[in-house]
Amino acid sequence: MKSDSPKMRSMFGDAPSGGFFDLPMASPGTTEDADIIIIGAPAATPYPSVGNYCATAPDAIRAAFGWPGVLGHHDFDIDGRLLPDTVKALDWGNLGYSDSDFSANRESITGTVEQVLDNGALPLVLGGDDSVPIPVLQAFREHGPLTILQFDAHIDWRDEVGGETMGLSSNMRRASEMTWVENIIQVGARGIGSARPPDRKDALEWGARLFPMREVVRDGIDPIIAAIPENARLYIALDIDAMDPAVVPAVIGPAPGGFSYWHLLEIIEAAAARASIVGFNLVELMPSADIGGRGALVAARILAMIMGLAARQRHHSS
Ligand SMILES: [Mn+2]
Repeated sequence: MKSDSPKMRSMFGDAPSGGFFDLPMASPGTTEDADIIIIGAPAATPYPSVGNYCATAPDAIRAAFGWPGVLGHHDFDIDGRLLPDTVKALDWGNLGYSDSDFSANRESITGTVEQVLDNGALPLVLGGDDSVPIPVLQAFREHGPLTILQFDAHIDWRDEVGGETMGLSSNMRRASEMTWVENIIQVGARGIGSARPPDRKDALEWGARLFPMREVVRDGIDPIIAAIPENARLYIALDIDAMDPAVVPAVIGPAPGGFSYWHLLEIIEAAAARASIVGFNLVELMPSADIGGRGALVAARILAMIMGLAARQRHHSS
């Protein structure tokens, strides 16, 4: 019986693996000499006022695109197969999480990402809200130094919100306190967010390079790329609200005037030509606010491109 709203995957036959882009799935800790490992982290330190509103995001992103055998097809955005034959990627599925023991959530995320890094692989982490990057960045303690390239409508430099210091509005301030974080480059801030004037001042005094969206539109991407030290170890932190709400409606705080898919990719591709991608997180996709899965599809496409660009770096350097 045909469905009233058929899926693309139905056209290609077999059931997909369940992993992102039909990647093989494996239990956390099973590295199988993989070069790239995807981890779903549904929650770290949610604010009690809103809860784990992004917990279903990793599965929504996997479900957005997973035709059987798709990795053998030509990808027109990267002009080739997404993964070269020499590069192996796995999907570790989702970590469990607690709605009350947030330090346990953070320990689980840090420990899992450490396993990936200790095996010389690249972690691609799907949140969860924007508190997830804090324990991910903690895992780089012995794997620095890092340059962080953050895309976000907000700068996330609050010391605390409602007494919580590990929440989504504090991730870049917590990162600035990690001795292995050398540079923070923040792209896409716009409108009004959680930051008060002293929070912005603290970011600038620390040395964070802020490229508000107005400047990106006015001056183009060259100043951003020039701020990335050549051959840096680059951690890309993507809050999906960096994207325009017309492109990704599925966020808790839509901010007009954000990135298109191609505009974001232009920056990421130029950054990858200059520095090595050593880590990535994609956070803040809220499937309950999505429209026809559009936001999840854009998120999946961005993750695919990060995977393809990183795979080419690993392919050439190893
Ligand atoms: Mn954020």
